[in-house]
Parts: sequence; structure tokens; C-alpha cells
Amino acid sequence: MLKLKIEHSINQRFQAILIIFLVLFCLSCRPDDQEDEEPPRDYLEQSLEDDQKLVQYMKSHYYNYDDFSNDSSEDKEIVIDTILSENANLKSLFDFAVETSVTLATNEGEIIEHKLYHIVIKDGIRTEDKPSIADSVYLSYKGKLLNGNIFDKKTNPVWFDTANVIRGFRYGLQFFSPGNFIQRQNGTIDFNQFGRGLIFMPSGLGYFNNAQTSIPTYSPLIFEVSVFTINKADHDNDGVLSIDEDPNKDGNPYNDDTDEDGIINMYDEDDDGDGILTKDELDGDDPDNLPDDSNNDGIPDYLDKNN
Ligand SMILES: [Ca+2]
Ligand SMILES: [Ca+2]
Ligand SMILES: [Ca+2]
Ligand SMILES: [Ca+2]
Repeated sequence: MLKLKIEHSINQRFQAILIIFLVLFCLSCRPDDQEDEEPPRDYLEQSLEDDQKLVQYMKSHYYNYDDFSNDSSEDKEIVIDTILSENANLKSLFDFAVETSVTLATNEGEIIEHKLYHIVIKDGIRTEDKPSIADSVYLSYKGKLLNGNIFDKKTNPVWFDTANVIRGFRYGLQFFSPGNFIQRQNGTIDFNQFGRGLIFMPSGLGYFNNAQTSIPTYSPLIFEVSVFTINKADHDNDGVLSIDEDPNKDGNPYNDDTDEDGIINMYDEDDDGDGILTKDELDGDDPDNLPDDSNNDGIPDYLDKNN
């Protein structure tokens, strides 16, 4: 009898544990399932909402512009603060910001206009060498949310391939000129007169509905950047710079795939798919640094299956 009772209570305890386990299991999986099922917000609506937030932020904040006009030292910190009633005469970030429009197609083919803002606080000396949207950039940066939280920071410069970064960065960096550098005897490199400033982007040019560590979904982002130097990129090493692999001449090399094999020209070693590598038919017989056009039809050989 006693034995039976114990068995019974063990059984009950087991059932209780099983029920608790099942409840916890369901509780733990339900929010994820719901998140997965939640469709992303409408791009256009979000773009407009983010723009309102960005404009409101820029109009209510300023940066220490006086410090930069009076002092040309390279390592001065950019400080952003709120405009209060006692300093309402200050120029706001919005007074300095330059707006550009970046149009992107959604997966459904809808064209959405995003507003991107930037402020060049110090122009770099190499104004002819601004990075394109398909170059590599050597930079340091600090990324912030509109509430001031810093979600990422690189004080020591890093190389970024703008083909592989969020769109707001890719399109924002092209306004910043790199600087000069000198190599010291001990091998260290000192940069001077490099470009510095701010980029403000809506979530549609950032991570949109993909939350990151420290970045909630649908967050507009602010970046402080210092652009030290750049490298003109030729991703497929075919002799044509990536930014110039743009036969439809819309300034965007990410939408050109001449042979329609699913590999865009900037990554395709044989752009016209005729079996001859671009580098071998670009400027072959009589090198003159101009693309060859054997049949004189205005289409260079490397983009012309029929030469
Ligand atoms: Ca190339
Ligand atoms: Ca293009
Ligand atoms: Ca291709
Ligand atoms: Ca070819």
C-alpha cells in the first residue's frame, strides 16, 4: 500500500513536471513563431516615418561646429547635443544636413525612395578620390541610435568593402574625401586632412526588420565617420573598375548582368558569356587603354557576344 502510494505520487510528480515542461516549451516557442510569421512593415510607410524621426532629431540637436571652425586638429571629438531654450540660437544638425535620395527596389519590385542625410564636418584633401558605391574604404566610425545609444564603434580604422555594407553606409560614404598619409620610420602610418562627418539613414537603408545586437527593428541610424583612404575596387580583377561595370549607365553597377547568368558584371569574369574572359578581350591586340570594339558597333568586345 505504502509502495503503491509512493508510486502514485511519483507518477503525479512526473505528470506535473511533464506539464510544466510542455507549458514552458510552448511559452518559449510561441513568441518566436509569432515573430517569424509577422510580415515586414510596408517599406514606403516606414521610410516616411523614419524620415520624420530623423528630421525631428536633426532639428532638435546640434554638433560642436564652433570647435571645428576654430581648430583644425585632427582628433577633435564630434559632440552632438540637444538644443535647449537657452541655446536656441544654435544652428541645428538639420541646418547643415544635405539630403540625397536613394531609390531601392523591394523584393516585390516596388521602387521606394529613401532620404539619406549627411554632413561633411571636415572635408578631406583628396576631393577627387571620394569612394564610389563599389569601392573599399579605410575608415573609423561610431554608430548610434536616435536615443544616443552607441551600437558599434571602431576607433582603430578598418577596411570596408562598400559592396558588403548596409545601403546607408554604401551611399553615405561617397560624400567623404580621403586624406593624405605619411609612413613613419617605425612603419606606422599617420593620416592627415581626412574627411569627417555624419550620416543619417532611415531603417530601410539600414537593417529594417532584421534586429541586430543593440539595434532594434526599424531603427534609423546615425554614423560618425572618418574616411582615411580608399581603394578603387575591381572585384573580379578583369581590368574594369567595379563602379564602371555599369553598361546601362545608371550609376549603379549592382543591376547590370549582360549575359543574364545571375552574376552581375562586377563579379563576372566573362561579362558577355562568350567563353573569353573579359580581361582577355578588353584591350587585346593593340593596347591603347580603351576597350576594343572589333565590329565597330559601339558595344565593346567584352560586352558583345558577337564582337
Ligand atoms: Ca571588374
Ligand atoms: Ca547599372
Ligand atoms: Ca553575368
Ligand atoms: Ca567575354
